[in-house]
Amino acid sequence: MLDIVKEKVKNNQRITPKEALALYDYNLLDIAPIANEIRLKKHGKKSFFNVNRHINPTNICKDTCKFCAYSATRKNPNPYTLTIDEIVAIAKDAANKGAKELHIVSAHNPNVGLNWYFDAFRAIKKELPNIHIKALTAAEVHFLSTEYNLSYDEVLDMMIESGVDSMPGGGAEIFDETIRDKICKGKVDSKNWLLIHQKWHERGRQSNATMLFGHIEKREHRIDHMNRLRELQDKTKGFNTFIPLVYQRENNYLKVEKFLTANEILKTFAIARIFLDNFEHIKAYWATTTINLALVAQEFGCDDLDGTIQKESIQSAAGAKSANGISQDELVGLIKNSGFIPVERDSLYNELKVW
Ligand code: V47
Repeated sequence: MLDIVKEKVKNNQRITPKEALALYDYNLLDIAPIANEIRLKKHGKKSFFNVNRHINPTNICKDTCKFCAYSATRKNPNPYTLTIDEIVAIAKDAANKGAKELHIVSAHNPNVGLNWYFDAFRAIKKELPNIHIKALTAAEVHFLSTEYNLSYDEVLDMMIESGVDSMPGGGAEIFDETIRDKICKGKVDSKNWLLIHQKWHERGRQSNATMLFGHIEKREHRIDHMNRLRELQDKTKGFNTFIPLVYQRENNYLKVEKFLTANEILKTFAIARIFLDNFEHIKAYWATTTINLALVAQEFGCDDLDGTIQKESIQSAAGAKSANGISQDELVGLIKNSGFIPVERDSLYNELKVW
């Protein structure tokens, strides 16, 4: 099977889901060179990052995802909701510190009203017209649609009208319906997650796609997840990057006993790089891999490490060491010292500076 995959990759042919699944049975160091070759062909030794700021304006949530440690309706005892002025102040501070992107993701808060979400974007864009707003996951779009009796189209048009530039990849979790029901029943379902991104892409906009792995899913569910993304990407070409998020285990209600090994994480990155032939970028989001493993992942198909973040609340609530982000100097130094070329990118992967 390995030879078939190698031959297909050499001839720019796509591998099947069955072949992707079979790759898991080989040694990591047998599949890594295949992924690395694709990475080198696409990006050489360049590793992308951006200077960004995560803002999570509220943690009060109607949904009850079992893996979530951030929501105040789960185990987090500190409910909060920022005012529009507070959100704008954070955005201005971030821009002063060099952020070019604001990654704004909230919980599904039924108490603040529809306009709170969109007024925040308008107020930011009024003060900072050039900043890129990456905001509202498909799960939030679905929440606003059902809560306020709006169609997805109406919510997406409101996003554009209020200044949202691109959509983050959150809320995808794992598409397999049986697993999804067990970890986040009630949240946007898989078909609608994909439909919302499709509609966003049809508006000429771009987005990202995530996959939460390392909990109760099996390898075949990861491949199924990637396959559904690959099919949509064939239709729309609107995804910028695929981001496999490593499940963090603390302060939540998902009772997972066996955690991922670095070997399994790197295999998943490598297989994603080989399988997702229509995705330009594979992101090792350092907040969930640790910075050390993200640097290693550069040799296993990943060409993007996400960004400086400045403040991170979702993964750090579940145990990740990402609460205060990472400085640009440190990130650049680490990428360089690991033998790669740091490239600061904007949110749509235009190169801003090559070190
Ligand atoms: O969808 C929640 C995940 C996501 C846990 O688009 C957890 O560039 C691990 O989507 N362990 C939100 N993960 C974050 C996200 C994201 C992050 C960085 C960049 C981009 C992008 C998107 O966080 C949620 C969920 O899958 N999450 N709890 C946990 N315990």
